[in-house]
Amino acid sequence: MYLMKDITRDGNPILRQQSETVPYPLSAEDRKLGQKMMQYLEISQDPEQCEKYQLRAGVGLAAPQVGVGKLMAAVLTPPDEDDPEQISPFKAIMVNPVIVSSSVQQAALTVGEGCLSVDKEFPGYVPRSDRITVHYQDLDGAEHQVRLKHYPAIIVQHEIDHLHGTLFYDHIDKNQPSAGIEAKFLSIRAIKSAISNKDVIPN
Ligand code: SB7
Ligand code: NI
Repeated sequence: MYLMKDITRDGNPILRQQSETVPYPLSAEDRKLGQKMMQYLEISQDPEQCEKYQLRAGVGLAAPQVGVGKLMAAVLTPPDEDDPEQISPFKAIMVNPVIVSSSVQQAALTVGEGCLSVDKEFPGYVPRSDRITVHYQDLDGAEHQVRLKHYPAIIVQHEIDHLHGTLFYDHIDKNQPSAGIEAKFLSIRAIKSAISNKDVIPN
């Protein structure tokens, strides 16, 4: 299993590189990579295990964050009891994901974003598309195309950014990083706060 010591940190050049397409049939090694990334998310979202292994809770993890420059990411969103349309969490190991369409309408988390690879806090809005359609392959090579909105759409954009060498703070407006949001900013340290971060404000 992955521990915090296995997570690459900002400054490691792999986080700024373009990841490589994953060929099929998947190698045993690539399959294991996908499974281990999802396992990190599951363990990190269990408060007891998160504490036991001293993890930072995560809703997504991209391969470059575990030192592998391949187009693969895992996403596990917590269920949203307040949003009847999104009662079931979005859970996927995405291989070779591509955003095939994205809404002009933007959204940002009121609390800003955090990243397992970035120890420093960067307060500020991270503007993203409110809705996206993403195409990807699963571990068995089956093709999927899903439409996501709000929080899951934001997470998937954050993960796909990682695969192309972009970090969330690259999107923060340096002149007005956190206009009006200072009071609401919370760091993502535990899944509790990660869950509360679903507060999305379309503009
Ligand atoms: C806030 C947090 C994440 C995505 C979008 C908004 C994920 C944080 C964990 N990761 O560093 C995954 O790359
Ligand atoms: Ni990240």
